Amino acid sequence: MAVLITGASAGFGAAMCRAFVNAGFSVIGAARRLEKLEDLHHELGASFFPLSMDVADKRSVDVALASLPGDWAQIDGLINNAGLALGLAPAQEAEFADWETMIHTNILGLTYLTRQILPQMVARNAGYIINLGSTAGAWPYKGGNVYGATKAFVQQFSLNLRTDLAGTRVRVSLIAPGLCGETEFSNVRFKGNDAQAAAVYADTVYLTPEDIANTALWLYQTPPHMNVNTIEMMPISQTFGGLSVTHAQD
Ligand code: 8X3
Repeated sequence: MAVLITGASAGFGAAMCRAFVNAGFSVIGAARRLEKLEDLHHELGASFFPLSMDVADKRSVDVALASLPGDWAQIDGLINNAGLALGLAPAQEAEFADWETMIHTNILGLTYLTRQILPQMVARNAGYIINLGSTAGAWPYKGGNVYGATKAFVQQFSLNLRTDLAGTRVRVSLIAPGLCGETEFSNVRFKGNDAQAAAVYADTVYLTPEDIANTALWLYQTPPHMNVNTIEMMPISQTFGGLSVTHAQD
């Protein structure tokens, strides 16, 4: 009996591994960077199982899941957290390879895990899938193009899963966070340009990975008859831009 968390090597994923283990759950932390998972294993002990996996590679997902030993193979909770944003250029200038990477990880990766693990949950008539979306999936912003669209997929896929799971006790929730600091998110988006990444969070208030982890843990511990469909969360510094009209245009 375990909760499998993808993207476990850093950020939201590592924070969720800590929160769930500290709350008494057994956690499988999946990520590409095994050395980071080994550090978490050292920190969290026997309730943590490090699983090397590239979610964007279906074969890697299948091989990793098939390798789970004994009780670790029963996955009661799946937290699809792995995902990334690459670039903030307008669509007409964006690197197409960045779009492909985001689609592979944020969309295909999430579906590989879900399709593999869902049948065992349905067979036991118990289980919980928590998907990490983003405010970018619902609210457009400049340069958000494919990143936001991948998160819109995560949002609608989560809702559609619920309709397919009607009549079962398998639960599905979407957490859609806005601005969140203290992760690698912006360093990845800006490809290692730390100054550009830091500027996103300068002089503002942001959510932290612990905020997301505590939200996921709260969801997981809600009564089994209750399904929270969507949680959208922002720091108090963030709100909506509203519609805009461009003047002085031909
Ligand atoms: C992360 C939120 O606003 O940086 O998904 O895209 S945002």
